[in-house]
Amino acid sequence: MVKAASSIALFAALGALAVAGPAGAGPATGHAAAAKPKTTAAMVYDQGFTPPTIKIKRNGTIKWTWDNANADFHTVTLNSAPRGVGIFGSSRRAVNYSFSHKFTKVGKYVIFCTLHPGNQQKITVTK
Ligand SMILES: [Cu+2]
Repeated sequence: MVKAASSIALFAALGALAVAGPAGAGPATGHAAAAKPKTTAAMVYDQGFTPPTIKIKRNGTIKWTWDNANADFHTVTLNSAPRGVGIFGSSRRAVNYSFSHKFTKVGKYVIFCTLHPGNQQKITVTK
């Protein structure tokens, strides 16, 4: 259960990092349903990506930020994607780095670290 508790702490930290308004579960804030593309925050840790799964709308962007306590270099690299999606990925970095990608095609994606292939993140893009 220690692991679950630390995950909750990470999610709380991610919430603090979110820059583009309520992230999905929040109540509506008066702005009508303008379906504005959002940026969703994610983090790169030695232990993997957080959150482990992300669901976004088409044309949404995910911005991964490297945890500056990291000792190791990591990448954000496309592992699998819907047919027709070109490969994308970040540089190998350890600290002071972020990488963003806009998802324009609906479907399921897997992101991984080329240096630690066991570190994966599942992303679902919906209409
Ligand atoms: Cu890595």
